[in-house]
Amino acid sequence: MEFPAYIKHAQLRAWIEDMVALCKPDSVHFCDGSQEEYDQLCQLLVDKGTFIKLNEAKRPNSFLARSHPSDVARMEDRTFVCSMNRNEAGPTNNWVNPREMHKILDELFDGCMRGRTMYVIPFSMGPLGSPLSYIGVELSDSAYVAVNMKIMTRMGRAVYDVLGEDGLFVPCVHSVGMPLAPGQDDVAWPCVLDNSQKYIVHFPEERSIWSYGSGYGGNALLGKKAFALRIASNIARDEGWLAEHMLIMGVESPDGEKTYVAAAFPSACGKTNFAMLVPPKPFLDDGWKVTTVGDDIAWIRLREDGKLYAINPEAGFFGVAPGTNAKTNPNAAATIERNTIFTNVALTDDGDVWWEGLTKEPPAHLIDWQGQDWTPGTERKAAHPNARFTAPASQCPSIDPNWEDPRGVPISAFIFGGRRSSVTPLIFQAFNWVYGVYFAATMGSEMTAAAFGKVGEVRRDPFAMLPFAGYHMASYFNHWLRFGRHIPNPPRIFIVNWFRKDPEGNFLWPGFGENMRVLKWIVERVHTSAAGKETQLGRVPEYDDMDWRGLENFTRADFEQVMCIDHAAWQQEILSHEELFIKLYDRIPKELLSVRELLLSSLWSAQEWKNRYEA
Ligand code: SAT
Ligand code: MN
Repeated sequence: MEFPAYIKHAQLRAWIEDMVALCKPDSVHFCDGSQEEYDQLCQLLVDKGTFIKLNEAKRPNSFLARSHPSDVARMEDRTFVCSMNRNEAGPTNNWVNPREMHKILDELFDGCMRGRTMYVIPFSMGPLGSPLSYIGVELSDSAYVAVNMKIMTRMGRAVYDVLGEDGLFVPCVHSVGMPLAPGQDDVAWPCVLDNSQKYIVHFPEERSIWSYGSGYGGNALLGKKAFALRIASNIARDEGWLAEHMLIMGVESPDGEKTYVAAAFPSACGKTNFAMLVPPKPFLDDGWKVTTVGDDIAWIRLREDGKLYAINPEAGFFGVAPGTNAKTNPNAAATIERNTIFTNVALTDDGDVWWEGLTKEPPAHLIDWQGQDWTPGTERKAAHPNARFTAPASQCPSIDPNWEDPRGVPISAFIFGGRRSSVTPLIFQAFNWVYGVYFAATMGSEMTAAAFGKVGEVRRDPFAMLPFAGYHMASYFNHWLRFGRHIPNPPRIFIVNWFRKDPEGNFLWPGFGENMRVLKWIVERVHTSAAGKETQLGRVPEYDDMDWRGLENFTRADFEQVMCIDHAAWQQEILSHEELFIKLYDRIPKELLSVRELLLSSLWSAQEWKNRYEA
C-alpha cells in the first residue's frame, strides 16, 4: 500500500493495511485536514446528494444533510462495552465477550467498504500536543464523518507529527455498512436499515472502537462519546484523572476575578444554553462576564499545585438545533451563522434553515427534514427533535480566551443538575466531596421524550454518565471518591434544578440567563469560608444572599417555594435510590451507603420535629 511519507508510525501503517484488507474499499483517502480538502469533500457530498448547499448570502459556507429516518440518534441498546470480564462493564452497559464480538465484527466488516472510499482521519482530542490530549485515528467510509470530524476535533496532518514513530493512538473503525456492487447507485444517506444490525462497540482493554451501520452523530463521530467518554473514562481510571460528560465555563466578576466551573446535566436539560449563558442586564452593566470553554465533555487532572485543570477535548459543538434561537441562546445562534453543517433541520424556500423554536411563526412553506413539503399546521415536525448543528467552537462569541490552553483551566466547582418537576430545590451545596458524589451518583432526570421510559418518569443518570461510563458504574463512583481524597482543597459540589414546577405545572424558575443569579452565588461560595445556612441536604442561599436586580417580581415567597425541602418527599427520594444501589450492589462504595443513612436520619429527625412541635 502507498502511504504518504509523513506517516512514519509502523504500527499505524500495519493497522491501516489490515483494515483495508478487511474492509476492501475501492480507494483510500488520507485526510490532511486542510480547508481545500474540506471544501472538496463538501462539494463531493453535494454532488452525491448528501449535502444541500445553503444560501451563501444567508448562511455562508454551510450545508444541510438529511439522514435516513432510521438513523437519527445515538443508539444505547446497540452500544457495547466489551471488556474481557463481564462484570468490568457492569450492569448498566451492554456486554458481549470480546472474542465473540470480534468474530461478529470481522464478518460484518469483511468487504463492507466495497465501492467506497476509506477516509483515514487522524485527530487529536484536546489541543494538539497538549500533555492532556490523546490521539485517535478513525477509518471511515463516510465523507460526512470526515467533514464533521474536521469541525469537531483537531483533525489533519499535524497529528502525525505529534504521533511520531511510536506514539499512542486509539484505533477507531467506522462503516455505514452499505457496500456498493459495481455499477450500483449510492443513496444520499447510506446506513444499515435494520437497527438490530447496528453496532457501536468499545474494547476498553484494547482501547479500540468499532462502529457499524450508522452514520449519525455519536455513533459515527467516534472522537466524541465513544473515545472522549467511554474509552477515555477507562484511561482516566487507570491513570488517575477524570473524563466527564461536562460543560466548562468561566465566570468573571466585575473586579476581574475569574472562576471556572464544570457542570454535568443529562440530555434535554439545556446544557449548551448554560455553557453559553448571557447574564441579565444589571450583571452585564456591572461587568460580569460568562465565557465558554466547552459544552459537552471535560477531561480533568490534578496538578502539583493541588488544583484541578480541565480541557475541552473537542473543537466544535454538535448541538441540538430545535429550541435554539437568538433569545434562548444568542451565542449559539451567532456560532452557527456560517461554516456550519446542519443535519435533519428543515429547509426554507430561500435556502436557509428552520426548526421548531427558531421563530415563533413558522415560514409559510418549508421542506421538512425528510425532504417533504411542509406548511404550518402540518402534523409532523419540520425538523427532527434531535436535529443537530456542527459548528466550530472558535466561532462562539462567548468562547473563553483560554479555551485552547494546553494546560487547561482551573476548576473551582462542580455543578450537577437534572430535570425534576418536584422534590429537588433550585440550588444547594453538598457538605463535602463525598456528599457531592452521593448526589451526583443518584442524580435523576424526568423523561421529556418516550425514548427511555414513560414521559415524566425519573430516570437515574449518575453523573449524566449512564450511557457513557466505559466500565462498571459503581467502580466509577469509587474512582471519584478516590480521586477526591488526593485533592488538598477539593472543588465545591453544587446541585441545581432549573425545572421545578408548582402544582399547576408552571415552572417556578425562569431559567436561561437568570441562572446567572445561581451561578453568582456558587462563585461566591467558592471564594468564602463562611459556613452559610445549613439544611439536611447541604448549604443553601437565603433570599437576601442572592442578587435580584432586574428580577424584582420574583418574590421572597417565590424563592421559598423553589427552594423548599419537603422532608417527607426527600425521605421517599432517598429511599428510591435503593433501586440504583441494588443494581450496582457488588461494587457500591460504602461511603455512599453511609451518606444515605446519614441523610435518612437527618431527614427523619427534621420530620419528627415538625410533627411534634409544629403540628
Ligand atoms: O450524538 S451524540 O452522541 O454526539 C450527542 C448525544 O446524543 O448526546
Ligand atoms: Mn452530551
